[in-house]
Amino acid sequence: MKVERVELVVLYLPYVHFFETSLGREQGRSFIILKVYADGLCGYGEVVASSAPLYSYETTATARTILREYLIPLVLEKNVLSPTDFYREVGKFRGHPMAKAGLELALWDLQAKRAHLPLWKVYGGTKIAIPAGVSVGIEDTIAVLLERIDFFLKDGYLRVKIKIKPGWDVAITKEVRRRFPNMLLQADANGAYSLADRETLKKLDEFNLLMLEQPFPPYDLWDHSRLQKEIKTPLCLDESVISADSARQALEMGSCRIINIKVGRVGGVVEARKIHDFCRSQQIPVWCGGMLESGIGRAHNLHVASLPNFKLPNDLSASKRYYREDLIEPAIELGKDGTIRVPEGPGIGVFPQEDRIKRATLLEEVFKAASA
Ligand code: OSB
Ligand code: MG
Repeated sequence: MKVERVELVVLYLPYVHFFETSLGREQGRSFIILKVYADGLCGYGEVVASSAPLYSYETTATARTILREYLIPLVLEKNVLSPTDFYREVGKFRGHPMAKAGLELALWDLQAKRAHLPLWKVYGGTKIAIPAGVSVGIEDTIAVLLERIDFFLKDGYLRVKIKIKPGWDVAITKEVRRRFPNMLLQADANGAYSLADRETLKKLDEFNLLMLEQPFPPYDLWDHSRLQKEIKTPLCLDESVISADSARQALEMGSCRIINIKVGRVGGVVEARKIHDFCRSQQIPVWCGGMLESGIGRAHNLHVASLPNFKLPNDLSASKRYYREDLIEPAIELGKDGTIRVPEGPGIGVFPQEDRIKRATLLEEVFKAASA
């Protein structure tokens, strides 16, 4: 297989409803779509970095630079088209996992399309109905939050995640639990607390949470292990787990009992599967996190979440929960049983709509091999 060209598109899509976390409120999302063309096929990947370095240090601008200067040349000039070869080659570059993951995903899609197989089969997935949860942001009032949760539960979501931050935590969680005594509920702080807040966080033990996600900043494995010793609620790490080694270290230290896997955060599917397999060997359940991806990134996530140790409901919701007009056909929909079907066609199994990509495009670059 010989690569013909790589296209990098920076897009902006407005959300149906703003999304607020402890990091701030956003009305929409900038991100990158990568297209790798070879053998008359096109592989699609999504880079989940957004415009500001809030969730992590990467941004659309840093990812674009790393892609242009280092990663795309590997594919074009060295013709590195196998995703596992790509993973090995980019290992020498430090950091920038989202940039790496976006291109690796495009190569996975291309490889699966060449083999006429859906990605989940290439990965060794075992289920085609993925339990869907919904992540509900911080609202102006508790009344609005409760109304939104009610709406999503009526839609059929199996689990709700609320976002917390200092000042929007114990009282909010208490109200949500009182109104919905039986639903699966978890809370995500995106690193907004420190060990000095332990007394506040311990109060969350009363509300029968499925887990508390990332109370402390990303680098803080040790303090997570201290908190986990003091609370009953299982801690789940998101931002802190950046590789299979960091997952092992977190589990050895007792920093968490559950791990959230995001392909972008860990630098691709090869690394994500290492984390998955290691957690499976330790009987630690994982679930698939989300970065409010377009349908392209979300279809990729569905295939990954098909692996056997994805044991808890995922942050994988229907297209209409995020965007008025998603980039793909068919749209991702929630089934009556609260699951989402993994697409069946080759590769990602959904069809990116070029006209919609064009409408959302801020900037586009085409890269070709010097010889082409
Ligand atoms: O912490 O899981 C997170 C979105 C952006 C940044 C961080 C997070 C999130 C979400 C969105 O919770 C979940 C989704 O994509 O449905
Ligand atoms: Mg999170």
